[in-house]
Amino acid sequence: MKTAITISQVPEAAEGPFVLRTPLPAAFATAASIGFDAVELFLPGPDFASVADVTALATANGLAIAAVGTGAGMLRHGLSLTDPCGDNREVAIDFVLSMIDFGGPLNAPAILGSMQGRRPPDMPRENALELLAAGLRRCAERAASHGVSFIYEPLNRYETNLFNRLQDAVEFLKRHNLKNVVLLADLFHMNIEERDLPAAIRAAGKHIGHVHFADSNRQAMGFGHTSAGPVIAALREIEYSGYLSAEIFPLPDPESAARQTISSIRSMLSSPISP
Ligand code: LER
Ligand code: MN
Repeated sequence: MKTAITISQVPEAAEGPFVLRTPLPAAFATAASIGFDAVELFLPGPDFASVADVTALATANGLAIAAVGTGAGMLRHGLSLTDPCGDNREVAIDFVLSMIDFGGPLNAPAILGSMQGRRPPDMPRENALELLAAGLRRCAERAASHGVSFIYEPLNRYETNLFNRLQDAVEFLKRHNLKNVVLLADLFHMNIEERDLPAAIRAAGKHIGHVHFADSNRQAMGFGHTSAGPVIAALREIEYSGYLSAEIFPLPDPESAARQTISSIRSMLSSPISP
């Protein structure tokens, strides 16, 4: 398993769970100096930084790009893949596709989190899920053309009414034969929605392609009440080899949150048997 830390450059996400918020050169340098393998980027859009500049920063700092978020499409423009209006949906898909095209050359998959939207009260659930499946199919095909997967993230009930639990999302992916879509296991959302975190991870198995590594209160692991040992043990059991990416609040300050993340991961990964 590899470590990653979130960098946000989106002013509207000031209250969000992102650790580093300084301009990219400083944020990359901080991530590298603390010892992360990669950064996960939350940017205002595909034109905020050039692929060449991000590649140069990644190379200079010895970092990979773990993933790119698409949530700015919702946060800044109110876009979602399940918007009842077809024209709005097209704008939303175009935004996500543009982020896939940005991440692709960086070997970074894009994430569909808040931009999945939520089903309005007057839309039958079946219709909303058809829209989600159609959107995911287009995104997954575009991602495949870059040789990366596309990441779908179940969120807690206060952020979406589409999928809140991993297993429901696994069945949905299978039902719609959605290839090249992997799931994001965000431990913060899972803490709200799953009965048993390690069991949910074991059941989702190979469908998990990315992990947001957060404690119960969305702070760095060790600052809340999640038992991280059994979570890591379950991830080892399913032979998860992707990123543990710290999508957490920068508390008590960004550097302390980042250092706590690294030390919690190192101590757990170095123990041969996690309790
Ligand atoms: C995005 O990764 C996420 O977890 C959401 O809670 C952001 O709204
Ligand atoms: Mn997340």
